[in-house]
Amino acid sequence: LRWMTAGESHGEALTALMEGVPAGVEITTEEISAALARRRLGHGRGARQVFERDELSLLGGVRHGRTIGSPIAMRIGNAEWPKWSTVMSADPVDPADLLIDAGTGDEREIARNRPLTRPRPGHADLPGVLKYDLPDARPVLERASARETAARVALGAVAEALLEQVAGIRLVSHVLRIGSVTLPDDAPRPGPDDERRLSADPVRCTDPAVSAAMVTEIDTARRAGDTLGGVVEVIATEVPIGLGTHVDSSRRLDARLAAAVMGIQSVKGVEIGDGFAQAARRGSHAHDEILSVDGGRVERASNRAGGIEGGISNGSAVVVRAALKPISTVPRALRTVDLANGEEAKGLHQRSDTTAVVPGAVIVEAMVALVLADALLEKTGGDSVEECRRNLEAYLARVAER
Ligand code: EPS
Repeated sequence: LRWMTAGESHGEALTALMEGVPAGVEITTEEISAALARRRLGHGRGARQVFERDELSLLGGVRHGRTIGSPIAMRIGNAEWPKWSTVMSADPVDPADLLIDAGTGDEREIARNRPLTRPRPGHADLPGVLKYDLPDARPVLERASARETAARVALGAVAEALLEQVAGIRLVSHVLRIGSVTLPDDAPRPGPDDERRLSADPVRCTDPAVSAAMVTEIDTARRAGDTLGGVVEVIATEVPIGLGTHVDSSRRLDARLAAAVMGIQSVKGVEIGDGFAQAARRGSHAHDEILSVDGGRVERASNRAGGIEGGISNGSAVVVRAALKPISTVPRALRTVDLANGEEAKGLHQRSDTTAVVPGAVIVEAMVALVLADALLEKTGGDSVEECRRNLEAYLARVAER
């Protein structure tokens, strides 16, 4: 599988492309739109989520509700484009037009067009401006923005459909921590059938009391002009033994998951299974004892490894956690330097979410789905869902004989 996105946060649209999806995956615009809607949920989001509609068009690769084996192309239109069409115009504009944006004369509209020269600490603004030799941070923040993750979630929806239809693999994502509020380690973990309940929760948390505390934490941070980070977890069930490999570092399943998840805006840490906690345990309490190998199914006493040993899925649920830093557009702005004159200043502030941890869970889910789908196809080959299924069944039948 190969995939790529293009487009700017306030550009006309985001675009997503994916090549290598076999024919016969059942998927509709409605299902992908539902995934996009899940990404917009969550307490602590900013004003834009209220009106941004994620207008999705499937432009290629799908016919009558099924993939046809050709590259999948999607467009997600930005609802606000008319307001940004001058400052984000692909073609040159008359500088005078930047002062009279959209002809409204509204001061806020004009502010939208001004050069952004006060880079935010923690953001791509400063390294981006210097690396690309740009006059201001607008072109950097437009692409660094997590708006781009809408395109990845659209791709992830196709990957999730493929995983379920070929192998019965299903994913669920939830929030473990927001700021200082954490779901206890021994709290029951959700399964894929809990999706409706998680989507209905304001912070995608399984425990109502912890959820309420997270909501309070967010409200307190917002009132203080501050932002919050947190930790999310994705659990993939029914992952067959044998995705990924120990033979080459670049093909290890855990390495691929870590790279894909680390590539999400704001992610500063990735764990597979118990990850960092494993470092503090003795070996006798760190590994997952093998209880039986029966009919291709392996029973384990625990799943501290997060379903991956030696870079290969081991038949337990694959568990991936990601730590997100607090959003770097802090309303109570941090100190910076104005690149226009070298003077001390406060970081630029446009609209901002208080936290993006809740959508972060859905985005990590999408990236995990893309990596698992890629690894599954590597194992099964196949140009149609049926062929992939047959190949998987033949392989699993052999595993069961062992
Ligand atoms: C974002 C800032 C906000 C978020 C945006 C990501 O956008 P704006 O500056 O237009 O208010 O709402 O996220 C989305 C639009 C989205 O769909 O996720 C940022 O700077 O990363």
